[in-house]
Amino acid sequence: MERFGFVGLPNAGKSSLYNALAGGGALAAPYAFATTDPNVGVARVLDTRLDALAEMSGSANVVPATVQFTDIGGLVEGAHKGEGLGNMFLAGIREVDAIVFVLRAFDDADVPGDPDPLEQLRVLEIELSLADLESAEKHLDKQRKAARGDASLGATVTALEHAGAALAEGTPVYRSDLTADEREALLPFFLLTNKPVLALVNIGEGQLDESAALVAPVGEALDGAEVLPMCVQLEAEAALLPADERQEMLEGLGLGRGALVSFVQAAYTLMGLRTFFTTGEKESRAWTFRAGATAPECAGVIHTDFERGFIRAETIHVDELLAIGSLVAARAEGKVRSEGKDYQPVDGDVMEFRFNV
Ligand SMILES: Nc1nc2c(ncn2[C@@H]2O[C@H](COP(=O)(O)OP(=O)(O)O)[C@@H](O)[C@H]2O)c(=O)[nH]1
Ligand SMILES: [Mg+2]
Repeated sequence: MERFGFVGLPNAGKSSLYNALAGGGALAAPYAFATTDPNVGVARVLDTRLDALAEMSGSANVVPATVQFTDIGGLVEGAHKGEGLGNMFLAGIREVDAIVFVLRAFDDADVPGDPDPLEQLRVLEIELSLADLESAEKHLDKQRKAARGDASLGATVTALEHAGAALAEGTPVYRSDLTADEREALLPFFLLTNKPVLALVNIGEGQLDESAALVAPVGEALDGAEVLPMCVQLEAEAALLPADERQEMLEGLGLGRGALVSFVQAAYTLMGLRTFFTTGEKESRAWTFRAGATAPECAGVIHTDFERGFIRAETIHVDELLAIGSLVAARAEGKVRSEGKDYQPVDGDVMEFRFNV
């Protein structure tokens, strides 16, 4: 299962965010697997489309998609040299599929630390880039030697050189000018900054009105990466309430369904994850696939037999299906397409697989 990890300076609100997700009745998923790491949680990806499908089909069971999240712990200046828990911390980042920077904007005299999101981002990026620079140089050395006997490694060497030049200037790979091909060539080296990033600006209760202004410069510094404002403390308090009271509190604050829900959705999408649905009386379910997967690969998410014996996928987009109101009516109108093995499903496809094993 894909995992995103919280990275930030001490007292930015990472553990509070973890607790808000892990303790939230709406978002925390029951453990469907055994994990030995107490810092790994599972969050449901709430999706109103799934609820609507379940209602349409009168489903007895509703199963949302899930993702893992982890609190990697505090990074301090010098982590790349092993300061603090530096090495453990960097190892923690290597294991995640996407990085969520938790940047503090809230001011609280009782909580040490600087509420300057841009300065925190600067420190974090330097530490990660320096750690990457060291591994890029190490790998470059080896790859250059290997390339003498194997011309096919030329592109890898070029990518490492290019990454090294960016990192030496303090530019993380995720906002460098490396091409998509170069970034792919670097995947075997597990660089920290060759992962997708998202930032969360932890704002104080009194800053709800200024959230757009607090977020904008961070988005710019991250070269267009998604940045979300969240009052982690309020969300954590709301997460502990029963569903109806939670909704009342969040709506009373003008926070709608709350920022946690959109945050989990953003992290899910950032990791390249997409959803297809199955729906019926027994169950409506959201399944996760990687953007670009084919219909048989999606079928394989449900069962390997479905992939092996794939014949076709009866497909209709959830928006169209919900507008029509039932699968029976959609079929009668000829709106359910029969897709073959080359079809690449899009987010929101409702599918029924025909297979033969
Ligand atoms: N005033 C205020 N305090 C917060 C907020 N978020 C977290 N804190 C407090 O800041 C301290 C550090 O938070 P924590 O989640 O442990 O930070 P971490 O070091 O990044 O894990 C705790 O005392 C939290 O209660 C917030 O939005 N507003
Ligand atoms: Mg903590």
